[in-house]
Formats: sequence, C-alpha cells, structure tokens
Amino acid sequence: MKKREFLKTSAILSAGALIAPAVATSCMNGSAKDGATASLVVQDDDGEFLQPELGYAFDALEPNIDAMTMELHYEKHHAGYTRKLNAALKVADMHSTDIYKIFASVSDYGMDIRNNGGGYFNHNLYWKFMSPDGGGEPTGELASALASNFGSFSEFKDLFSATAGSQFGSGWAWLILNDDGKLQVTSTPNQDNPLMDISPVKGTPLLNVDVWEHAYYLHYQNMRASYIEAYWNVIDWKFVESLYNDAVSS
Ligand code: MN3
Repeated sequence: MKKREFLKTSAILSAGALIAPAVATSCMNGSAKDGATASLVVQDDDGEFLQPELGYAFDALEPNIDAMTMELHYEKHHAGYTRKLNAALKVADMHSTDIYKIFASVSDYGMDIRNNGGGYFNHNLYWKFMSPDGGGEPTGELASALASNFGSFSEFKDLFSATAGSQFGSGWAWLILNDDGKLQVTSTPNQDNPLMDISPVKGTPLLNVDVWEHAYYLHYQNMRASYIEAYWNVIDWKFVESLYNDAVSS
C-alpha cells in the first residue's frame, strides 16, 4: 500500500472510531436495545470489555453471601476473567467484538476466549441476579410459566437446587428459555454457558448460580447445598422476570 493510500485508510478508520459510542451495550441476541439485557455487556470505545458496576456494596448480601467472598469474587476472579478476555481478543487481533456472536461460534476460537468470555459474561449475569432486596418468589408471566413447565415454583426450585448441587466440579446451573420456547434447567461445566455452540443444551439464560468453590467456600466451606439454599434469599426476581419478558418477545 502506498503511503497516501495508507493515510486515507487510516483517516477512514479513525472517523469510524469517532462515531462509535463511548460505551456500547448489546443484548442477548446481539442487537442493541433498551430493557433488562441492555446493560449486561459493557465495552469502551476500543471494544474492550469492562466489568459492569456491582450495583450494591460487597456486604449488602450478608448474611447469605459474605462480604469477603463478594469482594474477592468481583475484584479478583471476575476482574481476572475480564482482563484475560481482553488480552486473548487482542492476541487474536479481534476488535469491535460482539460477545453473543463469539458465543454462537465459540468452537472457532481458542480455549482462552471460551473460558474467559464465559467467565466475563456469566458473572455479569450472576451479580445482577442477586440483590439486597431479593428473595421470595417471582410474579406475573414468569410465575405462570414456571408453574406450567415444572408443576410449581417449589418443584422448579428443587430441580434447580439439585442441578446446581450435582454439577460435578466447577460450573454453573441455569434456567433458560430453550429454542422450543420452554423453560429448562441445565448446567454447564467450567465457564461454559447455554449461549455457546458447544453447549449440549442451548437457550437464553434467565437465571444462573455459580457453583465454583470460590463462590462459597470461605463462608460455607464444603457445604454447597447451604450456599445454594441461601442464594434463594437474594435472587432478584424482577430482573429474572425482565429477562424472561425480553426473551419471549424477541
Ligand atoms: Mn465465579
């Protein structure tokens, strides 16, 4: 390329960068929109992924989730996944990335992008599923859908807890809306999620729980079941409902 052409190309690329929004957000299906999913993924104007704000203090979920676990989980584990995802994308020379598109063809990428991309996104969701004002039971259409899919809220709760409890080793349990429009409970190992092409069970995430030991071991030691039981006390059903409403209307 001649120098003049190079300068011209650079100018066009720069102009493109200038009109990019300072903070880009995207939703589950990859197109920007308002609503519950809009703030799940945060990127700066270079396309680098940023940790969303936690939205509550580290000690706000006490006594269900202890402050030390929250601080280490957010400041060390999640920050690490975020940093390593950005580093892996840089090595792969990928910019202006859409994480939903990456997940949809994650088998095309290296394990560093799969593991850290999942680690980044799964925790973005997890923080939002918890609230100091959480607990109780869902209402509205989600409550009806849970009852018709699982028999009752109580039966759904038992299935979700059992699935989280029996995930072998590190991973996540999920409530998803699958491609048949049904609610389904599933689990994934490591940092995989149901948006990934490699996942045997796929769908739109509506709720998750982190069952890596780092999520509970400081306070609950080996008693994963006690942590899962406490998790029900902090679930923000309003957020779960808003994801469900977005998923069924898209
Ligand atoms: Mn974790």
